[in-house]
Amino acid sequence: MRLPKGAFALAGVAVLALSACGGGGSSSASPGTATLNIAFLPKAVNNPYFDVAATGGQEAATALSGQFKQVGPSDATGAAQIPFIQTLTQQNVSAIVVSADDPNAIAPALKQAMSKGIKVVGYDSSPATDARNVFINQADSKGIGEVQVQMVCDEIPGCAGDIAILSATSTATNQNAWIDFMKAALASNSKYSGLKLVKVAYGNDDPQVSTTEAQGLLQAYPNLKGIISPTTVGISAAAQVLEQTGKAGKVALTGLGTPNLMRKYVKDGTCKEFALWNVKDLGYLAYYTAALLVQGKIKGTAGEKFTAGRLGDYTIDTSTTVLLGPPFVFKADNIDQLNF
Ligand code: RAM
Repeated sequence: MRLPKGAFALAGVAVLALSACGGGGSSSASPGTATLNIAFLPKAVNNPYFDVAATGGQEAATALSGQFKQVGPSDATGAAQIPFIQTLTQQNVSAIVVSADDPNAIAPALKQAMSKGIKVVGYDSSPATDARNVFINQADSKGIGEVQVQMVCDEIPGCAGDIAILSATSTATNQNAWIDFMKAALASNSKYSGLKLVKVAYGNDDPQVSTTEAQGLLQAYPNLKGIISPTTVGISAAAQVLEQTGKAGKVALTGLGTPNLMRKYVKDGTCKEFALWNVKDLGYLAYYTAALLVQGKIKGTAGEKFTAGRLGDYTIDTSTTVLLGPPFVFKADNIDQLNF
């Protein structure tokens, strides 16, 4: 059986049955000769998640004989990303691949870059739609939101009680979209009628702030039955807090994490399951798409099809988004097969 795009070539990794468009015919775009000087601008450079994505960007750069660099702030804020966009614009890079800390705050700087002919590709967290050419979405946003509600329901006895969300920044495009889909699932699906969302807290994708916020949730809501943390930084901080406060196994924890940060907590039962996608492939696809834009092989319009090297064929959808593939659920029985 052929693996879905962006899948992990491993046995026992659950591929969620979520919509994954793309595929179909392709206008096979082989690499051209335009200079590929492509820069990645993550939410923050001290977040290991983005280092994994950068390995995929570097791999695509090598495959296409292009240049790759990664720059970015240590604070995950839109204000901190703006000077990096301005500097990359002055340097006249051929493309900026950006994960937006704040879709609107960075839009004017990105539009300025685009007006100079620089291609802008969003990955992970989209800038405002008119401030990028294409967005590479890691997985269907509705599916990412809903799987987290399903997991917390599965982990709370009787699927009933107070739950909280420990998110990243309050302005993050990706987390806010997922949280909206979580709220919709909680409100509309009768199987979740026993769950009550009492608070959305923001740890700002900062380990210390996430720790403080997780502690605050436990203090403010002594009957808390579960925490969903849709950020790799938040979920690992929350796991540590649950262990240190003796609440591991009593307050369910799930969300989005990396196997390496969560391995210990899955093995000791603090977090029985969490989800994520193939982060390296996200970086690969983002670089590859940026390269094809720079080379004029695609324009970034809805309906265009292209081939992204080893990942195969993709289609730009009506919201000028490209979907990487389905997310995966990590549990004790598969976590040792993954190393990132
Ligand atoms: C953090 C960041 C990133 C998000 C992952 C799941 O690393 O907030 O944007 O996609 O978590």
